[in-house]
Amino acid sequence: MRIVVLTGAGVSAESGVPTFRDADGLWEGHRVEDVATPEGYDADPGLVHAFYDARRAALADVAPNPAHLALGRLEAVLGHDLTIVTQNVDDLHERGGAHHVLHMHGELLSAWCRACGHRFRWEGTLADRPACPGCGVSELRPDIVWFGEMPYEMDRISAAIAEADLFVSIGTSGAVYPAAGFVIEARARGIRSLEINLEPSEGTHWFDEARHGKAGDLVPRWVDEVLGRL
Ligand code: BV8
Repeated sequence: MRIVVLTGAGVSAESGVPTFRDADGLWEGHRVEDVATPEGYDADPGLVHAFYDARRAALADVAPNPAHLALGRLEAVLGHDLTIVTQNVDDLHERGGAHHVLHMHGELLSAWCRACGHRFRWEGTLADRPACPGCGVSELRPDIVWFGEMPYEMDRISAAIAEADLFVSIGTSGAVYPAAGFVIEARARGIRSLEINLEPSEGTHWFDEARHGKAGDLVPRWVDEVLGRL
């Protein structure tokens, strides 16, 4: 049984990580689409660093919720037959026990040097323009895929979907592409699809089945169902 799970901000909501919708897509009066862009960064690096420094620091105050833990349990049984693709930039899947997670939109705990191109695990701030541990130049940016930038791991994601028996989308509004299009790729290949979300997403009509409610309640139940059928 090969499963691809796509997660979005809704899977971390019960951990206290604000979703983009909850914040109405705003941060301190700025639209996320304006802050989370290369242009926004070049225009005002201090503002964008403050946005990400605050979210990176907030990771210390949150913990994985039952949805993350259930997916960790599922991976422990399925191993590489489970591929978790996340749009989230937090580390809650990993802290929930999942080991091979594809962060298609990058990670808060990673910094990317625009001078030498290397990436480094980063837990502190970037607004103070620290020197790159590799080349010494102070050109570190958040290792986040911004609007207009190519998401990471697209080849591995497409390969995983192509081989899947089931595609499950958890806690995403289906507002952002290419992630929102993965269910269409699955359908085109005749792969069964399930949406688990607080409310119908923008792409809910593409799914064979939809379960609406909190991820912290529905995901453990779904994982128990899958494990019970193995
Ligand atoms: C690209 C990192 C191409 C930043 C993010 C017009 C039409 C179609 C597409 C486009 C267009 N114009 C531009 C585009 C492309 C654009 C796009 O899709 N824009 C949208 C706004 C229309 N996409 C891109 O730019 C992507 N790149 O296309 O590159 C390319 C090609 C060649 C060469 C170069 C480039 C890059 C997109 C990535 C942007 N970065 N994240 C950061 O995190 O700070 S996106 C960011 O917003 C998130 O990562 C996430 O993907 C998105 C928000 O989505 P969700 O995760 O779904 O969160 P949301 O709040 O929206 O929804 C939460 C859901 O959870 C809700 O449904 C809610 O009901 C539910 N929920 C809440 N609580 C719970 C719950 N569910 C269960 N339980 C709960 N407790």
